[in-house]
Amino acid sequence: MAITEDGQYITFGQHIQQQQQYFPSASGQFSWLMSGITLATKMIASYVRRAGLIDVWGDQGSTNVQGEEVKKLDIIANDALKKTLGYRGNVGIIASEEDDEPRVLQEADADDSYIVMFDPLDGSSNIDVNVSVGTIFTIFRNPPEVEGAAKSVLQPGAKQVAAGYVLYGSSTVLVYTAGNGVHQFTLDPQFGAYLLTREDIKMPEHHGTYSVNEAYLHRFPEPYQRYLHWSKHPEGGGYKSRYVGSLVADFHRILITGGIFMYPPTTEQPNGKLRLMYECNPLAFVAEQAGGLAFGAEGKRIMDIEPKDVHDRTPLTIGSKKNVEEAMRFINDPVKIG
Ligand code: AHM
Ligand code: MG
Repeated sequence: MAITEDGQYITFGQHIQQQQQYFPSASGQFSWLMSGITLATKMIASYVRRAGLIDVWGDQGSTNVQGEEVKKLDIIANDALKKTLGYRGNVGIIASEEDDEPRVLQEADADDSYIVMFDPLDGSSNIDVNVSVGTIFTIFRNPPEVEGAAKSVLQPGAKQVAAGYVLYGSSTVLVYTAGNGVHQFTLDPQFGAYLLTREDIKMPEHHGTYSVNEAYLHRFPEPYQRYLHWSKHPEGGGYKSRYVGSLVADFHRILITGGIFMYPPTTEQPNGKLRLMYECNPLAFVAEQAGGLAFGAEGKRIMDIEPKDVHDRTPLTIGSKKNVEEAMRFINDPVKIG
């Protein structure tokens, strides 16, 4: 319970302060940066909660750099993050799913400059029908020796300083890691604060649930088809399936109850749909810190992939350690296995 019987509670800000001693690569200004993310996500949560009452449903009438329809709330969420982070002097560069290019906010100061990347409103096609959506974020150091925002952001996920997400679900939860476990906070609407509700989360090692858009089955490479056939077969895994279509919601269920999520390559999108930098890397960091695994194409660990562009896509297989190992035995083996 967030608030104990004797009235004690831990806010997100307090937790960051307490944990800062363990952050191997974070400076004293780190909590100031993180407070920008909490403020923006509280603003986004308030818009999401009032969707329908205020004019935020529907399309903006434009497409983003990925060629996807932009929703009004995508823009509101993007602006909220950019504005709040813009006032944090230690944020040197920001990059967003909704913006074509990363932007320099402040010139890098040798010790105390960060890059923040985010998907402001993931799963936004679900907004108009009251299904959960989320914000995903990741933070890297801003290397002063690298010139230009476009190059500075191209770091593998293994270099993330912190990452996490906010899920606007039946309650609003914030999950983050800074390399010292995974912690969850729930937004108390009366206090207006994120309070600690789960500390040092460990993902169950295995669970009989898979999460994938199975309508695309015949567009997936053959090993994925074989794995899914095995998963559901009563003489194979005998698993059940759950798919929300909002990555944050699908991932959060797996973080808490276990299982596996995959977005494989398809014939139309050979690199999959999900974006490496601000969708897959942050969730991979959270998954690994909770004892899970995350892989991309050809059995490569997500966090070891060297990005070539801020909007790179990658196939994703993520979740409980044993589920992912089981799936990778199929995916890495193009020949039928027993
Ligand atoms: P978005 O960032 O444009 O919202 O797209 C990402 C979303 C994920 O939340 C979700 O996992 C996936 O797209 C669903 O895709 P599909 O409809 O192809 O199953
Ligand atoms: Mg997204």
